Amino acid sequence: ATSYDVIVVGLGGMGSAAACHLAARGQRVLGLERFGPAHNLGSSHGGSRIYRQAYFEDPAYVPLLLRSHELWEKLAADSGREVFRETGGLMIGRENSEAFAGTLRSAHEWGLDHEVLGAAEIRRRFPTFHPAAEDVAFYERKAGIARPEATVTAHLELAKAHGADLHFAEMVLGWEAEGAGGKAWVVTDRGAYTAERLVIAPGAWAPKLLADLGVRVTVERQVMYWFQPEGGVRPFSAERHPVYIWEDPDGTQIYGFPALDGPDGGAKVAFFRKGAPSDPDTLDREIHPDEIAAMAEYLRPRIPTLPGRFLKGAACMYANTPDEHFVLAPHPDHPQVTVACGFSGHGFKFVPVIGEIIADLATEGSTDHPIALFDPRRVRV
Ligand code: PYC
Repeated sequence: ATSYDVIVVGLGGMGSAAACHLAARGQRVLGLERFGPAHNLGSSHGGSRIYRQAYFEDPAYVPLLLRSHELWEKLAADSGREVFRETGGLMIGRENSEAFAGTLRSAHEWGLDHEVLGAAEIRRRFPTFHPAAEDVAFYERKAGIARPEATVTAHLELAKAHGADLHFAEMVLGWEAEGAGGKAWVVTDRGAYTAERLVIAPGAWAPKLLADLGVRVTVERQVMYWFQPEGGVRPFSAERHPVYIWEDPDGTQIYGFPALDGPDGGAKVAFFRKGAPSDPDTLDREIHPDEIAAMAEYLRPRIPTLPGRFLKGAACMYANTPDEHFVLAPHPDHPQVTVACGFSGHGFKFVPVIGEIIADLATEGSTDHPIALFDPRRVRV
């Protein structure tokens, strides 16, 4: 079997970043991906992901988001690609909503710049939104858009430039690790490889490739919708329109983006955490008329001009842990294996810093970044 310092299984968002950071540190890296480069069959496609700093999911994520921002800037400079765009971000909801109250708590804890807007001010500054009189919003200027395909492409190009071997259309069939610190092996449909250390970043294939980890990761179908707004995209242009998450009193959340793809490309919007449980190998990738109608109907009272005309949809996948926090750690039974999975629908904004953390764990066995929240033993069954 061909031998490497590190093998990275999965070259989606997290794996491509890991391959890049490892190769840049002089490691001999093999990256293995079952599909093509920056493909649209996993969880890293659809043109846009939200980047925000004040984090309602847990303030413990904030230092990682700040480092991620530095690394997005470096990635843009190193690759010459538009991997990130600052647009500002709006978290709308009632005062006690998770999206508003949790975000505000996080901003207070970390001293992050923000503004709090009442309903009339939301409508004045961002007239596409029609909030209820009781709604409020948290506005963060530093929020914006991460570009998933450009980011994966940039990390792959840089990994390659630093000497990584990247194999596409090669499916990993299994892996093994010798005792607590020996070599690791990977068997694919084309060959067998060995390395000192292994990184497993399998995205939605975690239930298959990391079954022995003992963490219940459930795969959820996630549909993204692009609408051509009534009256055109101008009010939705990235110069004037923020990214947003909007939470209803019943807990329903939608999230959306400015128009990014020219006058006819529409603007993207989606429900957060409303998808059906799925299997990555049989995911329903068709977008059905009843779900398009339900989204248009939901939008009409809230962002009335957005659902002018449905343009297209795409399905991707969340890989959810039981508590929706990530898994990022040395494998509890095999310290030579780093596991990165269960990003639970909110991971992409962390991609560059996750690459850095994986490189720390795979080369040093530890990291200075605060990742205690992501220890798999918290949810191991
Ligand atoms: O992480 O900001 C986010 C997000 C919003 C919807 C899905 N993920």
